[in-house]
Amino acid sequence: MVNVVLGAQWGDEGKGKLVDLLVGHYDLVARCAGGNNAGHTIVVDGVKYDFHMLPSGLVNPKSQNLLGNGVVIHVPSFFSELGQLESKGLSDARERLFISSRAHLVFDFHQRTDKLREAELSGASTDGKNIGTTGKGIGPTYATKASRSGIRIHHLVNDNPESWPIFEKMYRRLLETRKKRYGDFEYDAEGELERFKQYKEDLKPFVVDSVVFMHKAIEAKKKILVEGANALMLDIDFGTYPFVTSSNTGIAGVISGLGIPPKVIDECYGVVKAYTTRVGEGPFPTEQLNENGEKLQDIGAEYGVTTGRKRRCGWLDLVIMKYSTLINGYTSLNITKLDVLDTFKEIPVGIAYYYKGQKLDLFPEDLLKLGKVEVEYKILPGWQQDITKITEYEDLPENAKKYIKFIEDFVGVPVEWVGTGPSRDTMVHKE
Ligand code: 2SA
Ligand code: GDP
Ligand code: MG
Repeated sequence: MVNVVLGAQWGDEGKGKLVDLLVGHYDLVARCAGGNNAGHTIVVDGVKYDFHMLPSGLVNPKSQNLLGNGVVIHVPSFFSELGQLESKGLSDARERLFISSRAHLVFDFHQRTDKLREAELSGASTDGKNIGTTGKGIGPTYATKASRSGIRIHHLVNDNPESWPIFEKMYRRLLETRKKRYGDFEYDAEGELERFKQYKEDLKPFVVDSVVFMHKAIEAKKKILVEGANALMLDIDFGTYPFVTSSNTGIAGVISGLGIPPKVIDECYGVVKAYTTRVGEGPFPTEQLNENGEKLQDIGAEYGVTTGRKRRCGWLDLVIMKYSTLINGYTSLNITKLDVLDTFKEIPVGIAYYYKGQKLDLFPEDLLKLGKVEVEYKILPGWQQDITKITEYEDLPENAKKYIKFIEDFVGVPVEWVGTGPSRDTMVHKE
Protein backbone atom coordinates (compact mmCIF):
# COMPACT_ATOMS: atom_id res chain seq x y z
CA MET A 1 0.00 0.00 0.00
CA VAL A 2 1.37 3.39 -1.00
CA ASN A 3 -0.52 6.52 0.09
CA VAL A 4 0.53 10.03 -0.77
CA VAL A 5 0.08 13.43 0.93
CA LEU A 6 0.35 16.41 -1.42
CA GLY A 7 -0.06 20.17 -1.03
CA ALA A 8 -2.86 21.47 -3.23
CA GLN A 9 -2.05 25.20 -3.22
CA TRP A 10 1.22 27.15 -2.78
CA GLY A 11 2.56 25.20 0.18
CA ASP A 12 2.26 25.40 3.96
CA GLU A 13 -1.24 23.98 3.83
CA GLY A 14 -0.45 21.95 6.95
CA LYS A 15 0.81 18.75 5.31
CA GLY A 16 3.05 18.19 8.33
CA LYS A 17 0.08 17.88 10.67
CA LEU A 18 -1.71 15.32 8.49
CA VAL A 19 1.48 13.32 8.05
CA ASP A 20 1.94 13.46 11.81
CA LEU A 21 -1.58 12.09 12.31
CA LEU A 22 -1.06 9.30 9.79
CA VAL A 23 2.53 8.40 10.44
CA GLY A 24 1.88 5.94 13.26
CA HIS A 25 0.15 3.65 10.75
CA TYR A 26 3.03 3.40 8.28
CA ASP A 27 6.16 1.25 8.09
CA LEU A 28 7.98 3.57 5.71
CA VAL A 29 7.77 7.32 5.06
CA ALA A 30 9.45 8.65 1.92
CA ARG A 31 10.23 12.08 0.52
CA CYS A 32 10.38 12.25 -3.27
CA ALA A 33 11.23 15.85 -4.23
CA GLY A 34 12.63 19.14 -2.99
CA GLY A 35 15.26 19.57 -0.30
CA ASN A 36 15.64 21.68 2.79
CA ASN A 37 13.42 24.40 1.28
CA ALA A 38 10.40 22.64 2.79
CA GLY A 39 9.40 23.24 6.37
CA HIS A 40 7.04 22.16 9.05
CA THR A 41 6.89 21.65 12.75
CA ILE A 42 5.55 18.57 14.49
CA VAL A 43 4.77 18.48 18.19
CA VAL A 44 4.82 15.05 19.85
CA ASP A 45 4.31 14.66 23.60
CA GLY A 46 5.06 18.33 24.09
CA VAL A 47 8.35 18.20 22.15
CA LYS A 48 8.59 20.39 19.05
CA TYR A 49 10.49 18.94 16.08
CA ASP A 50 11.45 21.08 13.09
CA PHE A 51 11.56 19.32 9.76
CA HIS A 52 13.02 20.71 6.56
CA MET A 53 14.55 17.89 4.56
CA LEU A 54 14.07 14.74 6.59
CA PRO A 55 10.86 12.66 6.45
CA SER A 56 8.46 13.18 9.36
CA GLY A 57 8.23 9.41 9.85
CA LEU A 58 11.26 9.80 12.11
CA VAL A 59 8.86 10.72 14.94
CA ASN A 60 7.37 7.22 14.74
CA PRO A 61 9.86 4.81 16.36
CA LYS A 62 8.59 1.97 14.16
CA SER A 63 8.92 3.76 10.86
CA GLN A 64 11.76 3.63 8.35
CA ASN A 65 12.42 6.79 6.33
CA LEU A 66 13.75 7.39 2.85
CA LEU A 67 15.01 10.40 0.92
CA GLY A 68 14.30 9.33 -2.65
CA ASN A 69 16.26 9.94 -5.84
CA GLY A 70 14.20 13.06 -6.59
CA VAL A 71 15.34 14.80 -3.41
CA VAL A 72 18.35 17.15 -3.42
CA ILE A 73 20.65 16.90 -0.42
CA HIS A 74 22.73 19.58 1.24
CA VAL A 75 24.89 17.34 3.42
CA PRO A 76 25.72 19.84 6.23
CA SER A 77 21.99 20.62 6.58
CA PHE A 78 21.17 16.90 6.54
CA PHE A 79 23.49 16.26 9.49
CA SER A 80 22.47 19.34 11.43
CA GLU A 81 18.75 18.53 11.09
CA LEU A 82 19.42 14.94 12.09
CA GLY A 83 21.54 16.08 15.05
CA GLN A 84 18.76 18.37 16.27
CA LEU A 85 16.18 15.58 16.09
CA GLU A 86 18.54 13.24 17.95
CA SER A 87 19.21 15.81 20.66
CA LYS A 88 15.45 16.13 21.18
CA GLY A 89 15.14 12.45 21.93
CA LEU A 90 14.88 10.65 18.57
CA SER A 91 18.07 8.83 19.48
CA ASP A 92 17.69 5.98 16.97
CA ALA A 93 16.79 8.29 14.05
CA ARG A 94 19.93 7.51 12.04
CA GLU A 95 19.24 3.77 12.12
CA ARG A 96 15.87 4.36 10.48
CA LEU A 97 16.99 6.83 7.83
CA PHE A 98 18.08 6.04 4.25
CA ILE A 99 19.23 8.11 1.28
CA SER A 100 18.93 7.18 -2.38
CA SER A 101 22.29 6.75 -4.06
CA ARG A 102 20.76 8.56 -7.06
CA ALA A 103 19.87 11.75 -5.13
CA HIS A 104 21.79 14.87 -6.18
CA LEU A 105 24.11 16.79 -3.89
CA VAL A 106 23.55 20.45 -3.09
CA PHE A 107 26.90 22.17 -2.61
CA ASP A 108 27.42 25.49 -0.85
CA PHE A 109 28.08 27.06 -4.25
CA HIS A 110 24.55 26.07 -5.33
CA GLN A 111 23.26 28.09 -2.39
CA ARG A 112 25.60 30.95 -3.24
CA THR A 113 24.47 31.03 -6.87
CA ASP A 114 20.80 30.80 -5.77
CA LYS A 115 21.33 34.17 -4.04
CA LEU A 116 23.41 35.59 -6.92
CA ARG A 117 20.65 34.66 -9.35
CA GLU A 118 18.00 36.29 -7.15
CA ALA A 119 20.09 39.46 -6.96
CA GLU A 120 20.54 39.37 -10.73
CA LEU A 121 16.80 38.94 -11.28
CA SER A 122 15.91 41.78 -8.96
CA GLY A 123 18.13 44.11 -10.97
CA ALA A 124 16.72 46.77 -13.25
CA SER A 125 17.23 44.81 -16.48
CA THR A 126 14.57 42.28 -15.46
CA ASP A 127 12.04 44.74 -13.97
CA GLY A 128 12.84 43.45 -10.50
CA LYS A 129 11.15 40.10 -11.03
CA ASN A 130 13.04 37.79 -8.75
CA ILE A 131 11.46 34.51 -7.67
CA GLY A 132 11.73 34.94 -3.90
CA THR A 133 13.47 31.60 -3.40
CA THR A 134 14.44 30.21 -0.02
CA GLY A 135 18.14 30.58 -0.95
CA LYS A 136 18.78 26.93 -0.18
CA GLY A 137 20.31 26.15 -3.57
CA ILE A 138 17.36 24.07 -4.74
CA GLY A 139 16.92 25.63 -8.21
CA PRO A 140 20.65 25.65 -9.05
CA THR A 141 20.95 21.98 -8.03
CA TYR A 142 18.06 20.85 -10.20
CA ALA A 143 19.57 23.00 -12.97
CA THR A 144 22.90 21.18 -12.80
CA LYS A 145 20.97 17.88 -12.60
CA ALA A 146 19.09 18.72 -15.81
CA SER A 147 22.22 19.95 -17.54
CA ARG A 148 23.85 16.59 -16.70
CA SER A 149 26.71 18.11 -14.78
CA GLY A 150 25.29 17.40 -11.32
CA ILE A 151 26.92 15.14 -8.74
CA ARG A 152 24.95 12.33 -7.15
CA ILE A 153 25.38 10.61 -3.81
CA HIS A 154 26.89 7.50 -5.44
CA HIS A 155 29.64 9.60 -7.01
CA LEU A 156 30.78 10.26 -3.44
CA VAL A 157 29.76 7.10 -1.60
CA ASN A 158 30.59 3.86 -3.39
CA ASP A 159 32.84 0.86 -2.98
CA ASN A 160 35.38 1.95 -5.59
CA PRO A 161 38.60 2.98 -3.78
CA GLU A 162 39.60 5.01 -6.87
CA SER A 163 36.50 7.19 -6.94
CA TRP A 164 37.65 10.19 -4.86
CA PRO A 165 39.81 11.78 -7.60
CA ILE A 166 36.89 11.40 -10.03
CA PHE A 167 34.54 13.08 -7.53
CA GLU A 168 37.05 15.86 -6.97
CA LYS A 169 37.42 16.44 -10.69
CA MET A 170 33.64 16.56 -11.19
CA TYR A 171 33.34 18.97 -8.27
CA ARG A 172 36.01 21.34 -9.59
CA ARG A 173 34.55 21.27 -13.08
CA LEU A 174 31.07 22.02 -11.76
CA LEU A 175 32.32 24.89 -9.61
CA GLU A 176 34.26 26.25 -12.58
CA THR A 177 31.12 26.33 -14.76
CA ARG A 178 29.25 28.21 -11.98
CA LYS A 179 32.07 30.76 -11.83
CA LYS A 180 31.97 31.15 -15.58
CA ARG A 181 28.27 31.89 -15.32
CA TYR A 182 28.33 34.19 -12.27
CA GLY A 183 31.84 35.65 -12.31
CA ASP A 184 34.71 34.67 -10.10
CA PHE A 185 33.04 34.75 -6.65
CA GLU A 186 35.23 34.11 -3.63
CA TYR A 187 34.81 30.51 -2.52
CA ASP A 188 36.57 28.06 -0.24
CA ALA A 189 36.60 25.03 -2.53
CA GLU A 190 39.47 23.34 -0.67
CA GLY A 191 37.58 23.63 2.63
CA GLU A 192 34.41 22.16 1.12
CA LEU A 193 36.34 19.29 -0.49
CA GLU A 194 38.00 18.54 2.83
CA ARG A 195 34.59 18.36 4.52
CA PHE A 196 33.33 16.05 1.79
CA LYS A 197 36.18 13.61 2.50
CA GLN A 198 34.61 13.20 5.94
CA TYR A 199 31.01 13.19 4.62
CA LYS A 200 32.00 10.30 2.34
CA GLU A 201 32.54 8.20 5.46
CA ASP A 202 29.68 9.71 7.49
CA LEU A 203 27.09 9.15 4.75
CA LYS A 204 27.97 5.50 4.08
CA PRO A 205 25.51 3.91 6.53
CA PHE A 206 22.58 5.83 5.06
CA VAL A 207 23.03 5.16 1.35
CA VAL A 208 20.86 2.59 -0.44
CA ASP A 209 19.81 1.77 -3.97
CA SER A 210 16.35 3.23 -3.44
CA VAL A 211 14.79 1.35 -6.35
CA VAL A 212 15.67 -1.94 -4.67
CA PHE A 213 14.69 -0.51 -1.28
CA MET A 214 11.26 0.72 -2.41
CA HIS A 215 10.38 -2.39 -4.38
CA LYS A 216 11.38 -4.72 -1.56
CA ALA A 217 9.11 -2.71 0.75
CA ILE A 218 6.27 -2.91 -1.77
CA GLU A 219 6.73 -6.68 -2.25
CA ALA A 220 6.77 -7.15 1.52
CA LYS A 221 3.40 -5.33 1.60
CA LYS A 222 4.78 -2.61 3.86
CA LYS A 223 2.57 0.40 4.44
CA ILE A 224 4.25 3.31 2.71
CA LEU A 225 3.47 7.01 3.02
CA VAL A 226 4.91 9.50 0.56
CA GLU A 227 5.27 12.94 2.08
CA GLY A 228 4.94 15.68 -0.52
CA ALA A 229 6.97 18.86 -0.12
CA ASN A 230 5.92 22.30 -1.37
CA ALA A 231 2.74 22.10 -3.47
CA LEU A 232 1.14 21.85 -6.89
CA MET A 233 1.12 25.59 -7.64
CA LEU A 234 4.91 25.55 -7.09
CA ASP A 235 5.36 22.63 -9.53
CA ILE A 236 7.93 23.29 -12.25
CA ASP A 237 5.45 22.24 -14.98
CA PHE A 238 2.02 23.06 -13.59
CA GLY A 239 2.68 25.89 -11.15
CA THR A 240 2.87 29.62 -11.81
CA TYR A 241 6.07 29.31 -13.84
CA PRO A 242 8.63 30.83 -13.39
CA PHE A 243 7.51 31.62 -9.82
CA VAL A 244 7.82 28.00 -8.80
CA THR A 245 10.31 25.66 -7.23
CA SER A 246 12.43 23.51 -9.53
CA SER A 247 10.93 20.05 -9.08
CA ASN A 248 7.68 18.25 -9.83
CA THR A 249 5.86 18.75 -6.57
CA GLY A 250 2.72 17.00 -7.80
CA ILE A 251 1.92 13.34 -8.32
CA ALA A 252 4.46 13.02 -11.17
CA GLY A 253 7.25 13.78 -8.71
CA VAL A 254 6.14 10.85 -6.57
CA ILE A 255 6.62 8.43 -9.45
CA SER A 256 9.85 9.89 -10.79
CA GLY A 257 11.28 10.78 -7.39
CA LEU A 258 10.97 7.27 -6.00
CA GLY A 259 11.03 5.02 -9.06
CA ILE A 260 7.66 3.40 -8.47
CA PRO A 261 4.88 2.71 -10.99
CA PRO A 262 1.55 4.60 -10.74
CA LYS A 263 -0.37 1.36 -10.18
CA VAL A 264 1.04 0.91 -6.66
CA ILE A 265 -0.49 4.17 -5.42
CA ASP A 266 -3.75 3.80 -3.52
CA GLU A 267 -4.82 7.03 -1.86
CA CYS A 268 -3.74 10.55 -2.70
CA TYR A 269 -4.63 13.00 0.05
CA GLY A 270 -4.77 16.66 -0.97
CA VAL A 271 -4.08 19.15 1.80
CA VAL A 272 -5.92 22.46 1.36
CA LYS A 273 -5.83 25.47 3.61
CA ALA A 274 -9.34 26.92 4.19
CA TYR A 275 -7.96 30.14 2.66
CA THR A 276 -4.82 30.66 0.53
CA THR A 277 -1.24 31.70 1.32
CA ARG A 278 1.90 32.08 -0.71
CA VAL A 279 5.51 32.94 0.19
CA GLY A 280 7.79 34.48 -2.37
CA GLU A 281 6.90 36.41 -5.49
CA GLY A 282 4.44 35.62 -8.27
CA PRO A 283 0.77 36.01 -9.12
CA PHE A 284 -1.94 35.27 -6.57
CA PRO A 285 -5.43 36.13 -7.87
CA THR A 286 -7.35 35.92 -4.58
CA GLU A 287 -4.69 37.78 -2.56
CA GLN A 288 -6.14 40.31 -0.11
CA LEU A 289 -3.86 43.32 0.22
CA ASN A 290 -6.14 44.80 2.85
CA GLU A 291 -7.27 44.26 6.41
CA ASN A 292 -8.77 40.86 5.58
CA GLY A 293 -5.38 39.67 4.34
CA GLU A 294 -3.71 41.08 7.45
CA LYS A 295 -6.28 39.39 9.67
CA LEU A 296 -5.70 36.01 8.00
CA GLN A 297 -1.93 36.51 8.34
CA ASP A 298 -2.24 37.45 11.98
CA ILE A 299 -4.74 34.81 13.17
CA GLY A 300 -3.17 32.10 11.02
CA ALA A 301 0.36 33.04 12.21
CA GLU A 302 1.48 32.89 8.59
CA TYR A 303 5.28 32.98 8.67
CA GLY A 304 7.66 30.73 6.69
CA VAL A 305 9.12 27.89 8.75
CA THR A 306 12.44 27.89 6.89
CA THR A 307 13.04 31.58 6.26
CA GLY A 308 10.63 33.30 8.67
CA ARG A 309 9.16 35.32 5.80
CA LYS A 310 5.63 36.70 6.11
CA ARG A 311 3.22 34.70 3.98
CA ARG A 312 0.90 36.58 1.64
CA CYS A 313 -2.77 35.79 2.35
CA GLY A 314 -6.06 35.69 0.48
CA TRP A 315 -9.34 33.83 0.09
CA LEU A 316 -9.72 30.20 -0.88
CA ASP A 317 -9.40 29.80 -4.64
CA LEU A 318 -11.46 26.92 -6.01
CA VAL A 319 -10.28 27.55 -9.58
CA ILE A 320 -6.87 26.48 -8.32
CA MET A 321 -8.37 23.58 -6.40
CA LYS A 322 -10.11 22.24 -9.52
CA TYR A 323 -6.90 22.51 -11.54
CA SER A 324 -4.83 20.95 -8.79
CA THR A 325 -7.35 18.09 -8.45
CA LEU A 326 -7.28 17.36 -12.20
CA ILE A 327 -3.52 16.97 -12.09
CA ASN A 328 -3.00 15.16 -8.79
CA GLY A 329 -6.23 13.14 -8.67
CA TYR A 330 -6.90 13.53 -4.95
CA THR A 331 -8.97 10.73 -3.48
CA SER A 332 -9.81 12.85 -0.44
CA LEU A 333 -9.07 16.26 1.00
CA ASN A 334 -7.84 17.59 4.31
CA ILE A 335 -9.11 21.14 4.86
CA THR A 336 -6.80 22.80 7.37
CA LYS A 337 -7.01 25.95 9.47
CA LEU A 338 -10.78 26.28 9.28
CA ASP A 339 -10.58 27.88 12.75
CA VAL A 340 -8.66 30.84 11.30
CA LEU A 341 -11.96 31.86 9.64
CA ASP A 342 -13.92 31.70 12.93
CA THR A 343 -14.36 35.46 13.33
CA PHE A 344 -15.22 36.41 9.74
CA LYS A 345 -18.82 37.44 9.13
CA GLU A 346 -18.66 36.60 5.45
CA ILE A 347 -16.16 34.39 3.66
CA PRO A 348 -15.64 34.90 -0.06
CA VAL A 349 -14.43 31.92 -2.10
CA GLY A 350 -13.00 32.31 -5.63
CA ILE A 351 -15.07 30.26 -8.10
CA ALA A 352 -14.18 31.57 -11.59
CA TYR A 353 -11.66 33.70 -13.47
CA TYR A 354 -12.64 36.20 -16.17
CA TYR A 355 -10.17 37.53 -18.70
CA LYS A 356 -11.29 40.42 -20.91
CA GLY A 357 -14.85 39.62 -19.89
CA GLN A 358 -14.60 35.94 -20.91
CA LYS A 359 -14.80 33.17 -18.36
CA LEU A 360 -11.72 30.95 -18.48
CA ASP A 361 -12.17 27.18 -18.61
CA LEU A 362 -9.22 26.46 -16.38
CA PHE A 363 -6.32 28.02 -14.53
CA PRO A 364 -4.28 29.81 -17.25
CA GLU A 365 -0.64 29.02 -18.04
CA ASP A 366 0.19 32.57 -19.14
CA LEU A 367 1.11 34.84 -16.24
CA LEU A 368 0.33 37.98 -18.24
CA LYS A 369 -3.21 36.67 -18.48
CA LEU A 370 -3.27 35.46 -14.89
CA GLY A 371 -2.11 38.84 -13.65
CA LYS A 372 -5.16 40.44 -15.27
CA VAL A 373 -7.95 38.02 -14.40
CA GLU A 374 -10.95 39.15 -12.43
CA VAL A 375 -12.02 36.68 -9.80
CA GLU A 376 -15.68 35.84 -9.30
CA TYR A 377 -16.44 35.14 -5.65
CA LYS A 378 -19.18 33.22 -3.96
CA ILE A 379 -19.81 34.84 -0.58
CA LEU A 380 -20.47 32.23 2.08
CA PRO A 381 -21.77 33.13 5.54
CA GLY A 382 -19.30 32.84 8.42
CA TRP A 383 -20.05 30.94 11.63
CA GLN A 384 -18.56 33.47 14.06
CA GLN A 385 -17.92 30.88 16.70
CA ASP A 386 -14.81 29.30 18.19
CA ILE A 387 -14.43 25.80 16.71
CA THR A 388 -11.10 24.92 18.30
CA LYS A 389 -12.65 22.75 21.03
CA ILE A 390 -14.88 20.76 18.70
CA THR A 391 -13.89 17.12 18.34
CA GLU A 392 -16.73 15.67 16.22
CA TYR A 393 -17.53 16.75 12.67
CA GLU A 394 -21.25 16.77 13.44
CA ASP A 395 -20.72 19.39 16.15
CA LEU A 396 -19.24 21.97 13.79
CA PRO A 397 -21.49 25.03 13.26
CA GLU A 398 -23.92 24.63 10.33
CA ASN A 399 -22.21 27.38 8.30
CA ALA A 400 -18.82 25.71 8.77
CA LYS A 401 -20.29 22.44 7.47
CA LYS A 402 -21.83 24.35 4.55
CA TYR A 403 -18.40 25.82 3.77
CA ILE A 404 -16.91 22.32 3.67
CA LYS A 405 -19.82 20.99 1.59
CA PHE A 406 -19.41 23.83 -0.90
CA ILE A 407 -15.75 22.88 -1.42
CA GLU A 408 -16.59 19.19 -1.76
CA ASP A 409 -19.31 19.82 -4.32
CA PHE A 410 -17.27 22.30 -6.33
CA VAL A 411 -14.11 20.22 -6.46
CA GLY A 412 -15.85 16.84 -6.58
CA VAL A 413 -13.64 15.21 -3.95
CA PRO A 414 -14.76 14.16 -0.46
CA VAL A 415 -13.30 15.93 2.55
CA GLU A 416 -11.97 13.46 5.08
CA TRP A 417 -10.37 15.64 7.76
CA VAL A 418 -10.90 19.21 8.92
CA GLY A 419 -8.30 21.11 10.92
CA THR A 420 -9.85 23.10 13.75
CA GLY A 421 -6.78 24.39 15.58
CA PRO A 422 -2.98 24.42 15.63
CA SER A 423 -2.41 21.59 18.11
CA ARG A 424 -1.99 17.97 17.21
CA ASP A 425 -5.42 16.82 18.43
CA THR A 426 -7.43 19.56 16.73
CA MET A 427 -8.49 17.68 13.63
CA VAL A 428 -11.94 16.23 13.10
CA HIS A 429 -12.58 13.20 10.92
CA LYS A 430 -15.54 13.49 8.60
CA GLU A 431 -16.00 10.17 6.82
P1 2SA B 1 12.98 27.54 -3.94
O1 2SA B 1 13.82 27.93 -2.76
O2 2SA B 1 13.75 27.59 -5.23
O3 2SA B 1 12.26 26.24 -3.77
O4 2SA B 1 11.85 28.71 -4.07
C1 2SA B 1 11.05 28.79 -5.21
C2 2SA B 1 9.62 29.17 -4.87
O5 2SA B 1 9.04 28.15 -4.06
C3 2SA B 1 8.56 28.70 -2.85
N1 2SA B 1 8.80 27.79 -1.73
C4 2SA B 1 7.97 27.67 -0.70
N2 2SA B 1 6.72 28.14 -0.50
C5 2SA B 1 6.15 27.85 0.69
N3 2SA B 1 6.78 27.17 1.72
C6 2SA B 1 8.01 26.69 1.51
N4 2SA B 1 8.72 26.17 2.53
C7 2SA B 1 9.02 26.99 3.72
C8 2SA B 1 7.90 26.87 4.74
C9 2SA B 1 9.25 28.42 3.21
C10 2SA B 1 9.83 29.44 4.15
O6 2SA B 1 7.45 25.75 4.93
O7 2SA B 1 7.46 27.85 5.31
O8 2SA B 1 10.19 29.17 5.28
O9 2SA B 1 9.96 30.59 3.67
C11 2SA B 1 8.65 26.89 0.27
N5 2SA B 1 9.84 26.49 -0.25
C12 2SA B 1 9.92 27.06 -1.49
C13 2SA B 1 9.42 29.96 -2.65
O10 2SA B 1 8.79 30.88 -1.76
C14 2SA B 1 9.53 30.48 -4.05
O11 2SA B 1 8.33 31.14 -4.39
P1 GDP C 1 3.35 22.31 5.55
O1 GDP C 1 4.54 22.95 4.94
O2 GDP C 1 2.25 22.06 4.56
O3 GDP C 1 3.66 21.09 6.35
O4 GDP C 1 2.73 23.37 6.56
P2 GDP C 1 3.51 24.26 7.61
O5 GDP C 1 3.75 23.42 8.83
O6 GDP C 1 4.67 24.96 6.98
O7 GDP C 1 2.44 25.37 7.91
C1 GDP C 1 1.19 25.09 8.45
C2 GDP C 1 1.04 25.77 9.82
O8 GDP C 1 -0.32 25.74 10.20
C3 GDP C 1 1.78 25.07 10.95
O9 GDP C 1 2.28 26.05 11.82
C4 GDP C 1 0.71 24.22 11.64
O10 GDP C 1 0.92 24.00 13.00
C5 GDP C 1 -0.50 25.09 11.45
N1 GDP C 1 -1.76 24.33 11.34
C6 GDP C 1 -1.97 23.16 10.69
N2 GDP C 1 -3.28 22.82 10.74
C7 GDP C 1 -3.89 23.81 11.44
C8 GDP C 1 -5.25 24.06 11.81
O11 GDP C 1 -6.16 23.30 11.50
N3 GDP C 1 -5.50 25.22 12.50
C9 GDP C 1 -4.51 26.10 12.84
N4 GDP C 1 -4.85 27.20 13.49
N5 GDP C 1 -3.23 25.89 12.51
C10 GDP C 1 -2.93 24.77 11.82
MG1 MG D 1 5.81 24.48 5.16
